[in-house]
Amino acid sequence: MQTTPKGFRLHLGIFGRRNVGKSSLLNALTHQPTSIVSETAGTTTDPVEKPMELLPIGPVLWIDTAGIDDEGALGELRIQKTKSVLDRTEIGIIVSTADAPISRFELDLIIAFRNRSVPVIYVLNKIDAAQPRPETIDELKSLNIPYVMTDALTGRGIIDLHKILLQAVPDDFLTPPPILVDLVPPKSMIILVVPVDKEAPKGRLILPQVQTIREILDAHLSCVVVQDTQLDDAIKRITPAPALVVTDSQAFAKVAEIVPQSIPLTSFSILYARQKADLKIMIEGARAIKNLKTGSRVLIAESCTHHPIEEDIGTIKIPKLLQKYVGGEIEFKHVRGHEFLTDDFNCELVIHCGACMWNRREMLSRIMYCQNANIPITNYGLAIAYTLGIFDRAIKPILDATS
Ligand SMILES: Nc1nc2c(ncn2[C@@H]2O[C@H](COP(=O)(O)OP(=O)(O)OP(=O)(O)O)[C@@H](O)[C@H]2O)c(=O)[nH]1
Ligand code: SF4
Ligand SMILES: [Mg+2]
Repeated sequence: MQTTPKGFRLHLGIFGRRNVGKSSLLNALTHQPTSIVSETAGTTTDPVEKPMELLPIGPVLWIDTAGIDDEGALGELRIQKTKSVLDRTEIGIIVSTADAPISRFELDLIIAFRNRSVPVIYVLNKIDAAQPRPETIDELKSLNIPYVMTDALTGRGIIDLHKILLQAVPDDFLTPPPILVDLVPPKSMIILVVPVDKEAPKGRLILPQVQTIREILDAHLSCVVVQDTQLDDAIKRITPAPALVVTDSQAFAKVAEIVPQSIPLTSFSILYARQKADLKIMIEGARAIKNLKTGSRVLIAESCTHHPIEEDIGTIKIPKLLQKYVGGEIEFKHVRGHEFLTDDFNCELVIHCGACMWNRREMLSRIMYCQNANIPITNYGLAIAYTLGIFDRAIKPILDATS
């Protein structure tokens, strides 16, 4: 169970001011001393993550955070980390001491979650020490925010919190958007092209490939998995013709030449633009490539940190393709992990990896930041298809089935 990738877990973030009992609440929820508790304000400095099976929801990831009212230079850094947890949170749990009024800190959190359409639960903690003010209850009711009263030290109210959590689980966690099963007729045969090159991990497939195969099996469809070198042979042998070919974006140029125009073709990363992000916005983002020119600035963002290899897609291949398309030098900035837009690099386009390791919420937050800054955003597969001149063909299978 503990091996369920983080991106598949419902992210439950615990927020609030210092010393209100956030870590105590996490410990009560997980039935173990997961996070350090003390009476000193500012005990939790970095986000504490705890994966757990929470029935009947399934795999969840609890995230305890540093106080949102932290102070000083270090406190400011801790607040930034807390805010980055907010970007990936799918249900926001705001903790306050029961008798405290709703301050600007809690209100800012409520607004941030509402801007992201993320459900919020309010926890009035330390109910053993003081009762909530009637004004607070009235305010929560008028804001339409479900609340619960807890004593995190004895576990009182934790069952009520579980019940409210169940009601708040977002629909797209219970029924996530499909990867491809809705793009093909029942009983279809699909070809998956998986090049085993220097970038392929040793002895295994990567998450988007595994997840796609699993979805095909769940839907009782069939697939053939080949390297690009076996693709031509596979197409010739399969009759009737496959309903769809899905390729790793890195082999797009070669695969597009091999696959006849009559067979729909797309890439894993284009499918992921729908599953993990917002396809329409990412398509518009790819179209912004036509506005790039010599000297343009492009931010390339990857969710994971890895040592770039010789033919790395983010640092080598995509920059080469874009510069060839533009016919001149482009200025690139590469960010990894939770670092994203920064004031020192005003870019004209963001190109993001498929974000297979992240939950959809985090990508939607990134899209929101880009939209607020008026910067188009797309992903690797769409950008590659655009620069290769096969964009319309690559998005057609999804547009045909969904529009
Ligand atoms: N009486 C009472 N004390 C509590 C309760 N929950 C937490 N405490 C106490 O409040 C203090 C702070 O608890 P923490 O869980 O560390 O609070 P926190 O919000 O994580 O604090 P920071 O990490 O510093 O932001 C500790 O002394 C806890 O024992 C509660 O429900 N009732
Ligand atoms: S960098 Fe992005 S696409 Fe690559 S494995 Fe990490 S999340 Fe997935
Ligand atoms: Mg804490």
